[in-house]
Amino acid sequence: MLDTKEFVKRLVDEGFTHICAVPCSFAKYLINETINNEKIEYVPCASEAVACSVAAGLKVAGSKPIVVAQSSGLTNMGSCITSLLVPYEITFPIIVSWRTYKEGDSEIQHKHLATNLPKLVEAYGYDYQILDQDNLDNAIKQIKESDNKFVMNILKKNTFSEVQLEEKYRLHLNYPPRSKYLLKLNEMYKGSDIVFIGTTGNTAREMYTFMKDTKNFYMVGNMGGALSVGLGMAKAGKRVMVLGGDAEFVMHMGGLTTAGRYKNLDLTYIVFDNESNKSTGGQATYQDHVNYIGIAKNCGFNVVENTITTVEEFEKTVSNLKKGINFIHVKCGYDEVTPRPPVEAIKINKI
Ligand SMILES: Cc1ncc(C[n+]2csc(CCOP(=O)(O)OP(=O)(O)O)c2C)c(N)n1
Repeated sequence: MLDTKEFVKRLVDEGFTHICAVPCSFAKYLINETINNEKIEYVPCASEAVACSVAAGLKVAGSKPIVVAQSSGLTNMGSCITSLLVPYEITFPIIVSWRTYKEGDSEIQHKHLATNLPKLVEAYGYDYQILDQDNLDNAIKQIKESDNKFVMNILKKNTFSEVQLEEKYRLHLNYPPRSKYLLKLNEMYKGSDIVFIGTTGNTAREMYTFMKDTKNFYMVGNMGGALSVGLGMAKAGKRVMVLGGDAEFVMHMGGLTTAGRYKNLDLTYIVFDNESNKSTGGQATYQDHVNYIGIAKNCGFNVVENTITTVEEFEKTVSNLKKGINFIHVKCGYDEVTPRPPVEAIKINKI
């Protein structure tokens, strides 16, 4: 295992300036230390496509960025890699986790790339190397080499030693846990024909525990696509509620502009904002500057003008919804970690 504090210190010594990232649980401690260490800047990005483009800009302008992402996010980087980095010969280290998959595991979002990641890397025009898990000098050497070559650093589980966030960077959320809101929806819509789409992240997972009696579609993968999947279902005649997180909201935010065009549907988008990526280790999203309601409103949604912070307000607001495309912004806190839905519950391709 690599000493994470030492690894980041050595990156700083080598002149690296920024870590542009979308979190993965494999990189949790690396990200924690990047946040703790004030000599390197953590740039939290809405998507891996954004991370890659920001890093390209940094590199072209003379900084030394590193991109950190999950294997699932490598697909989001495709356009930036194939039509910018490779033709312009822009290189910087990319650290990408390699999520594995065992038959029967409910993380089916990782199944395809668990075996096909090398082919994807190769198709992008890169070689790859497994980031050394034991030898710090070698790991740093690999990162330095990948600053000037098209070679990706593949991150395996348990590469980085544990580092906790310093107190000043920790979140303190004084809102009801999401379970309270989900239990309320379960009570209100028990047996109804409304399809509830749960997004990648902990929402889907918690729906499995707290919304036992509603019709649920757990979209455990395709992060950022839940609203658009919901739009498709609504256009096909379903009544739909999309339940998502704040990190999910920004990943493919363009979906709001597409959905906002269609007024005559029964589609409600509820963002449960816990100010963090709960499912990848609780990293803050740093999105205080984002006006979720303003964005939805300006994309054409009927919005509930105030942010909801209590279950009573939530119940009243949801009960008063009218047919159309609606948007609700809800602040929530953390629940204990709940089990993942099993594959049989997730893998539904007809509803
Ligand atoms: C394309 C892609 N990038 C990254 C991830 C890793 N990932 C899974 S869930 C998640 C964060 C979800 O945060 P949020 O939407 O706020 O929901 P929460 O878990 O906090 O409820 C991330 C980054 C992923 N699954 N797919």
